[in-house]
Order: sequence, then structure tokens, then C-alpha cells
Amino acid sequence: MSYRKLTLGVLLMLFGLPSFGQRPNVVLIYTDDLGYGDLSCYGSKIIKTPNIDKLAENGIRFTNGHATSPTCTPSRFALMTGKYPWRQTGTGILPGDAKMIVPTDKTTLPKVFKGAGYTTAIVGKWHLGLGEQVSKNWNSEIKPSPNDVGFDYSFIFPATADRVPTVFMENRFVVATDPNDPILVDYKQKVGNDPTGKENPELLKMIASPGQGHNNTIVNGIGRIGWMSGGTKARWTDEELTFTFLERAQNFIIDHKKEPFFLSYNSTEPHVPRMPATKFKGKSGLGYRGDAILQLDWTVGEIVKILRTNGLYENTMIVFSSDNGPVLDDGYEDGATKGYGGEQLGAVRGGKYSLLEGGTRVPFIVSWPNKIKSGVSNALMSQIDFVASFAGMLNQTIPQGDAPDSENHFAALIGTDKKGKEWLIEGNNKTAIAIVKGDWKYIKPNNGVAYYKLVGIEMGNSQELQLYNLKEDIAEQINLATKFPKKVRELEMLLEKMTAK
Ligand code: NG6
Ligand code: CA
Repeated sequence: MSYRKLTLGVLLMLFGLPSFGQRPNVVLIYTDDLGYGDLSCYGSKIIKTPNIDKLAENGIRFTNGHATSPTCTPSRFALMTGKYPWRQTGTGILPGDAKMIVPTDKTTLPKVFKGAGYTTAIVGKWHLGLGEQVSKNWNSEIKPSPNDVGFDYSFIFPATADRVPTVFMENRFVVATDPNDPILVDYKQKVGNDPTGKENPELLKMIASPGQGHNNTIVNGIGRIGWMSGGTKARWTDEELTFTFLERAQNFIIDHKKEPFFLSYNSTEPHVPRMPATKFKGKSGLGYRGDAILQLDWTVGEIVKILRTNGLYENTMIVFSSDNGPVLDDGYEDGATKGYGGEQLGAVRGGKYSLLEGGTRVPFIVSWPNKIKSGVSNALMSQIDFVASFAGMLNQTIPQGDAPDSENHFAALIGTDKKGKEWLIEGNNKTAIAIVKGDWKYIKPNNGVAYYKLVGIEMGNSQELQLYNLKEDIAEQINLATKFPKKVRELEMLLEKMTAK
């Protein structure tokens, strides 16, 4: 062994760094609105998701894994920053023209990987804002973008599939802009002369559910939230979204197969508007939502395939999860309720937007053939811990004050620790908030609606104290608050203390 190699070896031993050959690539597959019961490996009897099931079979399937919040932006904010969203204002569901809400000067998940020498990329949904202000020129460089918060490469769409602008962005630029057809975006009033769902419903291929919005600018026969004009060549075709993202992800993997990489693949499935590729339309027999889940499962299979054919699969850690729980009718008449009788939730109640477990308890799978012994884990897990857990794996130090809520649970992620977190907080803001500790869950009294009629979801809000034993009553049906006042007090105080700082 040469002197240099020896020195490196001694250094690695001294500092406990994993040897370079062992450092895994990490692929985070982050889905949009996929529910706890939506996959066959989580017990669904109405749909088959063999590719995702295989990840679970070869890895760890977590039964108590959580997004921080029951909607997208706050969950993604927490995952990126390791900070609970209710600590920062403006972290609710963002319009498509919002400014960037991830600070550029703080630790983020991709920066943790970059600090350890990884190449980083994000492909897919963003929804964390872009640029320094709402008003921005979509036809030139936009900063900050994902490239300014830790990603070497980004290929995204700005917000959600149902919000304008319906365009792709590669690094800091919209793809396929045309100076003769500039893109304008507005969320307050109509811009340009494009037809809208409200004025020209006869042009729609999928109509919006009554009272749900989604009736502004029509793109690809679908009414969106917000107005846009121009960018005719830049607008996406929904049926091609996933193929486009997948190809970028595959190219990134191939281009970086010789170095460790971190790839965040943020799928658009099964968020509305569900408009899967023709080859998946009608395949599930469950409407377009089911078809979109089959498309997602196929995509996962393709990602695994490209890793395998490049000899990377064994040493790649694939983390699969969702940003919030499920919803069937989220604004379009797409037949999503057909064939569903609550299966999207499995044993939990509520769903997207809800404080009940269905809001944040989501599929959560980790596979890493070289390292992980397969199994099922009941450890209490949250995506808020990704920053500190991967910093732990890579021996990166997080500067004081950054990622304040993120804990290192790497051992639980790879299955050697069976317990995970001691407690976690669920919810978007301090008024609608809940805490889980061990088997117990306390929901703080609040004035929110108990039932969100438009989407048909029980919200978990009540002016009464709510206490549930999740081990015995995962569906949160028996309120034990009056029976166990001491437990209520304990959790109430913990919640107060943790939300105070
Ligand atoms: C809601 C939209 C919903 C969806 C959601 C964001 C209406 C009535 N509903 O405001 O369709 O877009 O925002 O979803 O406009 S999320 O997964 O990105 O949080
Ligand atoms: Ca979502």
C-alpha cells in the first residue's frame, strides 16, 4: 500500500468516514399526494404496484413514516431545510409565481450531499417558489432557483401540475422560450387572450369540479389555477410529463455513474390534474388517479432498471415517500372516486389537508441492497430528519442554528434502530397542529372546519381536546382526552414548549 493510501486509510479510520467506495448514491423518489394505503405493499387490494413493492421487499417498509404536513409546500420546505414550516411565515401552498422560500444561506438537504462531494440534482415538481419576488421575467434567467439552494442540476416545473406557468425549467431558465411569444403569468387577473375554463368550458378535455377553481387559463385542454399567456412552445403536454422527467433523471444517473450522486426525483403523480400517458389511460380500472399510480410504479421500475444496468443498484439508497396524504377529488372530474372506498388511506383516517393520520402518515420505503437487511419497521420517522440523518451518514457538520428541527435518525433509516423519533409534530401552522409521542397523539383544539366538503375529507379539527392511542386506534375514532387528562397535559406542554422557540 502506498504512503498516500495509507494516510487516507488512517484518516478515514480516525474520523470514521465511510470509505469512498461504500458511500451510496441516494435517490429520493418523492411523490405527490400518494396515500398510506395506495400501494399493494401497504395493503391495497385494488391496485398492484409491483416495482415499488419490490423496493419494499428488498428494503425496509416503514409503517409509521411521516411527511411534516398534510400539504405540499410545507412538507417540501421541511424536507429541504430541516425546519418545521410553522416556524416561518409564507410556507403554505404557494401560487405558481411565488418567490423562493428556501433560504440561500442555510443548510439544505442537497447542500449536505454537496458538502460531502456528491453531485446533486432535482427532477420534477418544485413548489417552493422561484426568484426574489412574485413579479419576475419568465423569459430570462430566474434567481434564486433550485440551483441556488444546493442542486447542481435542476429540471423542474415551478409549482403544481394544476398551476401556471405550465412550463419546464432547466437550471435557471424556462425551456423553449421564444422572444416573439413571451410568457406572462398572473395570479390576480387574467393576462393575454387565452381561453379560460370559466369562459370556454367547451374547450376542456377534463372539466373542473364545481366550486373548486381550476377554471383559469386552459393549457392542453385543462383549466389551471392562475393565468398565463405566451410561451406556446414552452407549454407542456400533461401526458408527456413523466416521460420527460424520467429521461432527465436517467441521463443524470448515466452521466454521473462514476461519482456519488444525490437525485431527488419528485413525481407529479398522483396529484391533479391526473392526465397519464396514453399507455396508462384506463389500465387500472380506477380512473385516471389509479392509472397515474400505475405510471408512477412503472417509473420507479425504470429508475431501478437504469441503476441496475449501470451496476449502481446495490450501492444506491432509494428513499421513497410522499409529501402528504391522499385526496380523490381535488378539483377535476377525473373519475378518481370510481372503485375507491377509502382504500387510498389503508387503516388511517383523514387525508390530504387533514390533521388526522391520513394527512401525514405516508408510504415510506428505504432500499439499499449493500447495507440494509430487509424488513418492516414501526419506528416513528419524519422527513424533517433527512437533513441531519444524511449529514450523519456523511459526517457533515450542520452549522449552529441551521436545520433546527432535524435529528439524526440514520440508524433507523437503515433499520438498525427500531424506535426512531421520540415525538413529532404534524400540521401546517400553530393553530392547526398535533403532536405524536410514542403511541399517543394529541390534537390541539382549534376552530378549523371538521369536514372539508369540497374534497370530502375529515380534517381532525375540533374545539375539544383530542387524544388518541394510535397503537390501539390508528383510525383515531376513540377520543381518550377525558379519560387520560394527565397524558393530555403532558403532550400539551410538550407541544407548547416545542412550538414556543
Ligand atoms: C389547492 C387546490 C388543489 C391543489 C392544492 C395543492 C383548489 C380549490 N385546490 O388549493 O387542487 O392544487 O392546492 O396541492 O384550488 S399540493 O399537493 O401541492 O399541496
Ligand atoms: Ca402534495
